Amino acid sequence: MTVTSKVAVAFLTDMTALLSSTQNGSVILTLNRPERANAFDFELTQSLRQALVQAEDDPQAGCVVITGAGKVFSAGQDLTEMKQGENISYREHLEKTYNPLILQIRNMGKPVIAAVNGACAGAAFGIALACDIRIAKTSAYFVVGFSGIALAPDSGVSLFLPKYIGLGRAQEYFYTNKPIPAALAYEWGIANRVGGFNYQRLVSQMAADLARGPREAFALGKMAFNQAYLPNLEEVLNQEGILQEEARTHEEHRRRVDEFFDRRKKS
Ligand code: T3D
Repeated sequence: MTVTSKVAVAFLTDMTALLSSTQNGSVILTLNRPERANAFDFELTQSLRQALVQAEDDPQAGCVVITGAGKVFSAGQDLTEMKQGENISYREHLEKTYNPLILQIRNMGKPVIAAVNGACAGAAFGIALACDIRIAKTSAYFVVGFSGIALAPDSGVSLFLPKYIGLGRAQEYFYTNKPIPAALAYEWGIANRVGGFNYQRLVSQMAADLARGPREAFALGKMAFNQAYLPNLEEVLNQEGILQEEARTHEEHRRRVDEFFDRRKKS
């Protein structure tokens, strides 16, 4: 993330799968597995959860930005890990990873921005939708993703997506797995802002503005939106887990995951 102001202070705290830096009162968390399209393995979900706890507790931090390193925001669940753990219950996996992560983003008393720098698929789409605001690069796109590997939506996508774009469109994009380009995402209210050359500036400005608060009012306001608009989020996440566990047992899922890797080997 480019430092745009002379007073900005940005420093990296580690060089792992999740980079953390600070800038103008915001914590910037960068998913950093570009060789795997920033896909989430167990370590990355746990690192992100831990970093969000730290950001919540940090009195200097008024806002959090989640973004991706390289050309992709995130491809969602790491399919290599999924293939290695073929017999692991997806319900249990969701309960240890994406479900608490989604709830944490929503329950955090600070605004969270998804700076969507490129493709955003599957569970990563759920994470981006759980954020308070999405700023997308013009070249970015969103893919529901799950049906591509014969899964049902999880990570809150079955709740968030219809709320943003309506049930008909949400189902169409789930069934067809067509990408939703940034411009369309903006038209439909998924993306709050879309930027080309000015993308970094849009992110930095929004983050700096939100970091200034008023912090207590922001925290109470977020709680109000959660109670009014997402009162059943936890229940939906639980139900998604039950359905995903059933989807895991179908042969079609296994076949499609294998196909994903076969295509890679051939190209
Ligand atoms: O229990 C549970 O938790 C179940 C929950 C599931 C949640 C989910 O998220 S399910 C959905 C999983 N995600 C996908 O199916 C998306 C798969 N990826 C893609 O469709 C594309 O990669 C993207 C549209 C995201 C980006 O496309 P592109 O062309 O920019 O990048 P790429 O070339 O496809 O990917 C770059 C590399 O990342 C490539 O590696 P290679 O071949 O160069 O060595 C690719 O194989 C790898 N990669 C991409 N996605 C994943 C991945 N590796 C592991 N897991 C991935 N999901």
